Amino acid sequence: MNIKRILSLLLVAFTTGNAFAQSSTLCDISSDINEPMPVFPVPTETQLRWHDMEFYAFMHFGINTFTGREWGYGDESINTFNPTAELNVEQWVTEIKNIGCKGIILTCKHHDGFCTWFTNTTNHSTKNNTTTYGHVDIPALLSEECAKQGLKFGAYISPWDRNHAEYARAGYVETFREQIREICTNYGEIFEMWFDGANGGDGYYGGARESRSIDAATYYDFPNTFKMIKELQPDCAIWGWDQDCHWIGNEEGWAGETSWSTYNKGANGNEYGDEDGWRWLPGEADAKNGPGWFWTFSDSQLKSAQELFNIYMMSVGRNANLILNFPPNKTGSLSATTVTRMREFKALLDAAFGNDLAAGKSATASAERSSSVNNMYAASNVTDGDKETYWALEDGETSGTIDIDLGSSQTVTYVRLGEYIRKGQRVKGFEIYTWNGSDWTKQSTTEETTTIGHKRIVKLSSPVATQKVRVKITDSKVCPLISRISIY
Ligand code: FUL
Repeated sequence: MNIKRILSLLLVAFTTGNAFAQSSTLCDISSDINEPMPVFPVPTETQLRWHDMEFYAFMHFGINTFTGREWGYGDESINTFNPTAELNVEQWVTEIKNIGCKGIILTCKHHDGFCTWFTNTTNHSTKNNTTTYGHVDIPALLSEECAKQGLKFGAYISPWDRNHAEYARAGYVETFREQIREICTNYGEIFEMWFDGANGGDGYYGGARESRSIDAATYYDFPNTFKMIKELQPDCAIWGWDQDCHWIGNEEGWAGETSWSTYNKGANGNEYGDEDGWRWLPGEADAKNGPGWFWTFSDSQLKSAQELFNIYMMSVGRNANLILNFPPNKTGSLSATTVTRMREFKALLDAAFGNDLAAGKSATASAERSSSVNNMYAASNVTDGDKETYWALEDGETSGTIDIDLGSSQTVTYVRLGEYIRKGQRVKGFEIYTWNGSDWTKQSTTEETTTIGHKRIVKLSSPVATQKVRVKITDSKVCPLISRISIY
């Protein structure tokens, strides 16, 4: 903030004696004296960037791909990892990017303890693999390809290690932390790290072949590890463990129709969030494209494109991020049928959301918050394509309408909404209306219309031909701030 700006804000605060202005001076760069106050809790900058990631891929690939087991015991020989051809990471990234994913999270180590990078922490890694195509540092290959194609890279490193002799003892905790340090240091920017909740039980453990249990809350010394991650990767979001986002609570890829980014619960998942949650901890929905996380199944078991589309609607469409798994097979590629499904899924997304009928169209509202600067809270902000601008009502006003004129009659099926979440999640209820030439008709939707948050997509029960669409905010914690309305 430059000196002129600080002086002008101080002047505003001084002349008005206004608490809002004083608060603006401290926490915001807007110079409007009527700027809406945040409703707490609010997201961090890391969480805001994470919300914008919206949709990314999971890739489970490792020893299990070759044994057909979902959870390796930890006694697999290093050369069990034996791709029949060179890893086709270019294909992985190309196809994943094509469906609109903004990043990929790779299982660098699963519960079997096999590291798919050239680690110095254990011999149990691809570094010591002597097969034709298995001596590969997969995070290196994948992170480079992601950077080349403009995707973000993330890492899954299982805390539970069924191979390591020292697991459940002090010695392993340092090894595990060192593994994380290697990943955070040698592979460029990491946008998200996943530390799975499956912990302890039977395993190989260096030959002991026994059951070992730990207290996950204390054993890993996560507070110090998370501190290290934030030092090495300041923008990295940490999944779970009450850090930057929470597990949605199921592995079927659905969030609640009512979905708050505010949260009270502990490490266990929750599809709905908590309306009065004391911290910002948004949901991430994980889902598979077939029955297993690893390629332990066959093409005939892959989910249909429509099933993938439904998952997208129930997660991204309900204020959650979606991490959708696409496992490569033993050849080191995504199977031809996997790719076909992905492209069919993309065609469904394009058919539904390829053309925003509201983009740049005129919007008028029942009321607009006053501002000292250029109609800062105008209705037109919802169709300007800028997520940093928003329509707002005055303090104390928790309901109102905003109408979009599409210019000519169009067939409307979906309405997409977004709140300006930098100042908290507010809306508790809304309704959709269409104009029939003389009256507004309330439309029924396929699901309840309560929360909005970062992104909400609702489908009309049946498509309607109309020139104008009205969004009515019926209830909100405090005055609503709407940054986006799209109509498809
Ligand atoms: C689970 C793991 O146990 C699965 O194998 C998989 O990695 C999934 C994403 O998380 O808890």
